[in-house]
Amino acid sequence: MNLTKAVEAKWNKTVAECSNEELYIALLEMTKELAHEKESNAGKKKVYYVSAEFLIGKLLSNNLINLGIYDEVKKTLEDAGKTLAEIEEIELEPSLGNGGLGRLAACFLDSMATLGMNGDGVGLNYHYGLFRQVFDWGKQKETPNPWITENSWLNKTEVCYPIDFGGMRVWSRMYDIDVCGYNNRTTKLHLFDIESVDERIVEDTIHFDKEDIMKNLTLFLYPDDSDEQGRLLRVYQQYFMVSNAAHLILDEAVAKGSNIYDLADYAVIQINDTHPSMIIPELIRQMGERGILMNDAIKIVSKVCAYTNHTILAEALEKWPMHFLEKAVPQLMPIIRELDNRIKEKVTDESTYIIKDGLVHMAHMDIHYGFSVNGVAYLHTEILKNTELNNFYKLYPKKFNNKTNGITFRRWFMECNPELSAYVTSLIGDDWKKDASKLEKLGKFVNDTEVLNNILAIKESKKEAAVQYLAKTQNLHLNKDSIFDIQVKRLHEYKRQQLNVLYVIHKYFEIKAGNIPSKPITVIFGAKAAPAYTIAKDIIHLILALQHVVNNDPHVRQHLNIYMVENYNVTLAEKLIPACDVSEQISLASKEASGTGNMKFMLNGAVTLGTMDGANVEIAELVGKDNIYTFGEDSQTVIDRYERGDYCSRDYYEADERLKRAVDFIVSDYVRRFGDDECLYRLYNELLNKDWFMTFPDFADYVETREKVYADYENREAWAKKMLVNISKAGFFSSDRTIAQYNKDIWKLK
Ligand code: 26V
Repeated sequence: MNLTKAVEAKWNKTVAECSNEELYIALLEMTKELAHEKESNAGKKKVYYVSAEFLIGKLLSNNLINLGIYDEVKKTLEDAGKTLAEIEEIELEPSLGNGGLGRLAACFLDSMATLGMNGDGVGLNYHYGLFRQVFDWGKQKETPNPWITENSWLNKTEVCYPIDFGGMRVWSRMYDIDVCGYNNRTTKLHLFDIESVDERIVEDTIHFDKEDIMKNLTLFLYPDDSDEQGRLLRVYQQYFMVSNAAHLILDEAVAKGSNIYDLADYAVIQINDTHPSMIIPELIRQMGERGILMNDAIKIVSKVCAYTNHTILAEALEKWPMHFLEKAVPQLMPIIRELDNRIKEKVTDESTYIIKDGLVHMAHMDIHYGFSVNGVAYLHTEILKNTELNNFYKLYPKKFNNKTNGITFRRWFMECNPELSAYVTSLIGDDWKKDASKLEKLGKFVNDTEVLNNILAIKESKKEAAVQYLAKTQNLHLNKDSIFDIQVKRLHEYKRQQLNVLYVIHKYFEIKAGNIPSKPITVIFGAKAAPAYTIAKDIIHLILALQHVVNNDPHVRQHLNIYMVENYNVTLAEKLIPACDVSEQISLASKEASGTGNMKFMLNGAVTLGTMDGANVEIAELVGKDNIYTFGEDSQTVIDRYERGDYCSRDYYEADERLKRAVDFIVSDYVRRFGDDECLYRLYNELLNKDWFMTFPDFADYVETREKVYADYENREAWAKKMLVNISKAGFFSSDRTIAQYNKDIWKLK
């Protein structure tokens, strides 16, 4: 089948005669059919990647690439005077994820299918996803992000299950999205929904009746949990997800011949962070319904479940009050108590108990009853073993393993940067597409002036494209002849957007004092803040206020600009990352489990300015010290300081004139003219009296290192070498490598 024929059959017109909308629908249907033809049931054992988030992004281009018809479709469209880019604009981006954890899940599905593995995703079909971020008078407002239309990638299935909550039964239905592997099989993302969901209970905010579970269950990802009803709703969602997953897993295994005692030969479940942890007691419960005794069920589950930890922030390790579970899922409580009692009988270390002080510690259940526990970057896993989860490591040293994260090069290179990926292919052939380590072959061009110039030229063209896109979609007008210095990721204090902001203020003063940078600098932020995370929202507010101050200052604006893009999502990431010169990865050392944006930037020829945290450590080792800029205190120093509990941010503030000047500026008349006093003073006080993520101790080193980055940027050839080395060493971060390691060490699919 080709597009011309598909269009003719669907609309009885030529491609040229169709509207973009009609072409989108024809392409969607054609792609679904081609994907369907590549569905396969091969493989006795299947991995189920259960996750509350799958940040899949738009799928049209991705699927065309993976089905091998991207170039052909693009040409057909262009011959008819159409562009794929415009057609793509019609597709709505689902926001079924929040950040790295959800995007990782999406990359993993792509890699599983690409490697031909029998592996599906299981999650929820949130109708409004996370939320759409809009800026309203310098503040983040949350609005629903509807994405399910008649023409979406969802395929309705006949799979439905009864799901029981305390005092209420609901019916689920499974919807599938095809996951096309690159020149390989199609697997599935199964998204469960509730038949009785009602979108009408939400108006133009994200507020709704949190207690009307029948109607609200699958409306939002991470509904506001600042009150008890919101937190309870999350428990209902999590149970709904895992109960459906357990039904599906047992049904599929039995259909393939499992007697359930041998479930581990048919299924392995990767528990993505703690949101799906209730799958452990739920599987035990469902096995009981199928006649299996508790003792046996516990043994079976313990051979099937593996847990990935994605964060060491204590507040993100979920602990549910027992009375929540008693209310929402009373049928699980006897099982959770039994699981806990068994631990209490054999383990003396109380810190590892599942139930403590009336709270159920979800991660503890995963670690005791899963057969594998993995961190997501070398440093992260070491910190888990030696610090955060040390008590568990002492109990089960063999369960712990590292799987450094990765990204799919199909989306994050071939799709978002066809110019650079085609150029790379022209230099070294295309075997890197199946084995990303082959990118190392680029190394031989490190002194080739023509190649270096071409890489620089492609970067310029991607900057220009991003400038046009932002002008068109956000009415932001960036200077394409400036250094693009970008920090895009969730807004969180540990990621330290506030440190970046303090630098911008510092630079603003320097320019005012006549220290003009040789090349203009454009600092770009993109980030959503959790709706109830006040300080994160204050940081957004400060950035938006500074956008006014800096970009309107007649002495500064031609040298320094700061922008915050609205509603940062996968689509925007695909535009910004290829355009980036300097990649800001400046989390407080020990706090960022891995980061995956860092890998995407590197692959697209940005140079990292970062702390020795998460996967930055591995990037630094791969590219060598000449090709990355690191600064700040190391993780051990930070861990020790937390341990001592003697950090006093005010001491640093008093001791450093430049830092004091930058911090004071937050509440200066200049900024307050564009900002809200309450937000600005709250942030100022937070930094001065707490600064829990220790921005001040790293400030001086950060300023000095960033100045060095900008100075080095001036030598274009030397900079292009850094770009080339970064691209050539990025192969390690292909999610194909990560998934191959998961399979070899954990899943063991044939
Ligand atoms: C975060 C939030 C924030 C919004 C409210 C609800 C909620 C629930 C859980 C979490 C935990 C997020 C964990 C996470 O996204 N971790 C990230 O995982 C990435 C993939 O492994 C990793 O690269 C990042 O470093 C890590 O922060």
